[in-house]
Amino acid sequence: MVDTKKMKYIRACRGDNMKVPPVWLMRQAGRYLPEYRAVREKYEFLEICNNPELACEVTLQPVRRFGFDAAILFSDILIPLVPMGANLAFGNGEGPRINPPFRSVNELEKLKSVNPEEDLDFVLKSVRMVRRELPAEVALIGFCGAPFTLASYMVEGGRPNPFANIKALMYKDPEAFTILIDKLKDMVRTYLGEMVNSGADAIQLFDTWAGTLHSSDYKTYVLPCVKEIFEDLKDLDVPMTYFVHNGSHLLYEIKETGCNVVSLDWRCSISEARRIFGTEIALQGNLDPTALLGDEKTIRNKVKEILQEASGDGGFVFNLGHGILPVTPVSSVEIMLDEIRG
Ligand code: 1CP
Repeated sequence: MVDTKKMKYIRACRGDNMKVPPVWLMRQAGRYLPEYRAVREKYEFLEICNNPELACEVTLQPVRRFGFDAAILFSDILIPLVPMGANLAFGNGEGPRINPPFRSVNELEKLKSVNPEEDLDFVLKSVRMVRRELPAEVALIGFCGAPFTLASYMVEGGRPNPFANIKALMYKDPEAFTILIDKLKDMVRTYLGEMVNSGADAIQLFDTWAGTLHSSDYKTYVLPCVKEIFEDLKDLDVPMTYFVHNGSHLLYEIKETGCNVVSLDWRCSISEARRIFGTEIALQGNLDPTALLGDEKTIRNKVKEILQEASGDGGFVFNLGHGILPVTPVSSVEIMLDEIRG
């Protein structure tokens, strides 16, 4: 039986401020690891996501190598869009593609509701396998994309740039926008709930693109549905983390979502965040991923600064302020960990 009270990561999410904080990295299973690249030489990205044995293996790789305090399930935020009806592909190096994109009420009404136990059984199987294999003191994080971020990919048909289509839909066609957000909200809460039922010890909601919104738009178009998701999942009693990339201007709104942990973008000041969130909400973050491309002295200094700023009251989990870059030297991660753990 897993006892979450013994997990440093869970204790920090619940409010403990430890001298040596727990640490994991967003995108910790990925191309900066030679053992991941070896698997990728044989299998496509989606093949790994769809195969529990492979997904389990790459989830465990960074935990084995670095002894991270948490594992995050290897999958992608776009995977649950497939059973909803999206035609998803990952071209080599060009990021995700959804073709055709979804832009009209007619197309959006056809989106199917998802039953994770049937449609995403391979993900839940991966969760169960990883939980079985992980050391008892290492937490397993299940995750999902938040509705606005997923909607951005669906409406843009891929990496949202410059957000013209999703924002046009939001401003011009509230009926279509609401259909899409509501369907995604239903998927997100059932999917995250099933991940927890299958063995995830905590969850993280990725709202990567909500940071492109003005705070008043965030309040109108995003906050209500994120709040509803966390409200619905509260009774599962697992830590719920919320990440908004480039979201320093949204901290007051993020405080209202009902999350237990805020994953801070690397531009955000930890002391400013602590002042706003108090000690009721734990903080996670927020080393600039490009700091790991620097020399040893720079890495150590930047890690020290974060540790100092985060010390005191209130839970703290060390992480990056966005995903680790594929060009990151493994030795930089080792230096970072040595500075944290001493
Ligand atoms: O090997 C490869 O070529 C695939 C690269 C890759 C990986 C390793 C993609 C494609 N997704 C992932 C895994 C992934 N994605 C995880 C797994 C666990 C881990 O963290 O180790 C997670 C949590 C994600 C989440 C994700 N995917 C987000 C949210 C977080 C963030 O980075 O902002 C987003 C926006 C995506 C979309 C996505 N998937 C993959 C890429 C290259 C992208 C980004 C494309 C873009 O810039 O829009």
